[in-house]
Amino acid sequence: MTFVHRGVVEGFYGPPWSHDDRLWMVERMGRWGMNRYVHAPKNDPLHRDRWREPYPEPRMREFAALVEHGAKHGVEVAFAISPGLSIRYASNDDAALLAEKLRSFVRLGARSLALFLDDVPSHLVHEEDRRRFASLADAHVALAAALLEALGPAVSWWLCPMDYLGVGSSEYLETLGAGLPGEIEVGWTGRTVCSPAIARAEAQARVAALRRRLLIWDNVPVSDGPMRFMLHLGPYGRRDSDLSEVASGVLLNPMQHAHASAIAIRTAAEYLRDPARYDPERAWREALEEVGEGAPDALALFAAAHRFSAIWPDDRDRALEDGLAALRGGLARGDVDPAIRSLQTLCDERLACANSLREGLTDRALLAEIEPWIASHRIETQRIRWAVDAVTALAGSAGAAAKVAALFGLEVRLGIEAEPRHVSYGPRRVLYPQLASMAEEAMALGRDPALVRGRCLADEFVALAEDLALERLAPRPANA
Ligand code: LOG
Repeated sequence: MTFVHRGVVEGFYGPPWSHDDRLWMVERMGRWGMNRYVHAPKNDPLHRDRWREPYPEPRMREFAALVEHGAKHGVEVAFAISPGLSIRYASNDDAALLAEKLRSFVRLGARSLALFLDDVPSHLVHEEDRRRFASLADAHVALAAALLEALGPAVSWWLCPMDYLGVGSSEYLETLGAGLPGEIEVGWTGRTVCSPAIARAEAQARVAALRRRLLIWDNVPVSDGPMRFMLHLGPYGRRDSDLSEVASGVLLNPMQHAHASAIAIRTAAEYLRDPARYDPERAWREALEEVGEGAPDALALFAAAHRFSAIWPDDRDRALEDGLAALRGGLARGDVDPAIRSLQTLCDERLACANSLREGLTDRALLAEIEPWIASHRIETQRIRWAVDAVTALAGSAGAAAKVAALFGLEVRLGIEAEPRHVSYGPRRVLYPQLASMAEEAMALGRDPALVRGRCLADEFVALAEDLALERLAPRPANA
């Protein structure tokens, strides 16, 4: 089986993509063999908070242009609406407003629509809704049926349910499965919000309850809310190669940084084309070549420090990790010179990244997006370099006074600049939204690590230098 739907759902919280971002991405998606873009920016007020209000004329013209652009590049542009925060399911007026708003997109040429009911209360809140429907699921089924009828047969549908994650089934899902017409696709994000891996077996219970293949809403490389200081530049990966047995497709939820998201999206396109032969590292290098035009080597070095994510939680810059291990080994053996020399080179190459990217990158929009991380990458690299310099003095044959000077010098230098908020070489702290259920009464963090603390590789270099100083400058028996 193959993936029918391959693409992107712009469904993150925070500043939505610009019209230019969308045109740019849709064109690339077409080039990479993807075929669907879904417009669903959570913080576009007219998508969610004020869903009842129509889009103004200039926005509608942009949408029309996007649909047309998509058609030219083989990408179906779909429109989603998220009425779940305030809709009254029993209200005919609300249903009519919703249908009318969606109809305005069909008039523009859209043939694909989506009803998003994620991140809404997990029970019926309005009195009249409780009188009319037995459950939230019944209300969702009725709303979907009403929309299907109102918009007619020319339109295809995707519904994101309230219960969109986890490996089990639920009464809510059973009701949806029994009540929703078979042609409506239903979304799932995997076992948690940002699923580290997605296995075919994890979908089984859901597929059985929903009685259809799932359309995966993959929260990769999204970095919204508490993740917003992360930059997810690693490859797509850790998805079973036979996922299409249980999934009709995969749509990736990107970062607010459209151009930087292209790295993960391009690698995902490779996976979706041929999952069995997908090689994340090869796809990653190819993506960097294309996305990093003008400075691909600098972008590769920079991206290596920004691979940490729910999928790659151990990945902070492999060459530097190896360098740290070699330095530890060298200290244990009493020969640090080769490790120091190689770390100095690694640091210098990384310190040169900022200039190479700023001068070389053809894609200036990408440069603007990653600028805060170019700054943090430089600061953290500088910290590593200072730590390596301190180790050089501390491990060598210099006298005690020089070693004291090395420690004091290190601490003075570290104080020059505050630790950056933007994360390079792994996070000091970050919360990934790893919930195990969306039902209010069952809400809890799942087994996947959510709160990550103390994982910045630069801090490990500094700690190594400091510990070495404390050891080499330990109080002597005479003046202890
Ligand atoms: C939201 C999504 C958000 C993402 C990551 C879905 C279906 N909905 O937990 O809009 O970007 O998490 O924060 C979400 O994933 N809910």
